[in-house]
Amino acid sequence: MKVVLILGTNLGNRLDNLKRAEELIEKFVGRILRKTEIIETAPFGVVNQPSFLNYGLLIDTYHPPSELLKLLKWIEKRVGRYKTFRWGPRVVDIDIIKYENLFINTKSLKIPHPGLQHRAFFVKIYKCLSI
Ligand code: PH2
Ligand code: MG
Ligand code: MG
Repeated sequence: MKVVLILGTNLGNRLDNLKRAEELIEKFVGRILRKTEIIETAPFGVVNQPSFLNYGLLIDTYHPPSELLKLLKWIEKRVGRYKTFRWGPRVVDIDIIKYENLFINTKSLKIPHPGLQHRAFFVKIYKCLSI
C-alpha cells in the first residue's frame, strides 16, 4: 500500500532525529520509494518555538492504517519523543498524510491529514510525492 508520510522536528539534533526515524521506518514499516528534500519551516500553531525541519516520504507498506499509526508512534518514542503540548516543540513527529485513496475520520486518525488544507509546505511536500 502506498502511503505519504511527513516528518517534522524542532528539538535536539534535528537532522539526526530525522535520520533515525527514517532508518526505523525502513526497517519496520516498509520500503521507501521516494523522498523529498528537507526544508526549514517556520513554526505554525504555536509560533514562539524553534523552527522545524520537515520532509516527506513515499513508502510501500502492508500495515493497515491503525497498525501503521501505532508503529509510527512507537518509532517516535524510540527516537526520543516525549510529551509536550498540542502544536508544541517535538523531537520528532511522523504524520500519515495520505494512505492510498482511503478516507478515515476517527478521533485518533484522520486521513488525508487535515493539515493539507492549511499548511502550504505540507502541500508542497505532498505534491512532490503525489500518488
Ligand atoms: N508541526 C506541528 C506544529 N507546528 N510547524 C512546522 N513548521 N512544522 C511542523 O511539522 C509542525 C509545526 C505539530 O505537529
Ligand atoms: Mg504533526
Ligand atoms: Mg503527529
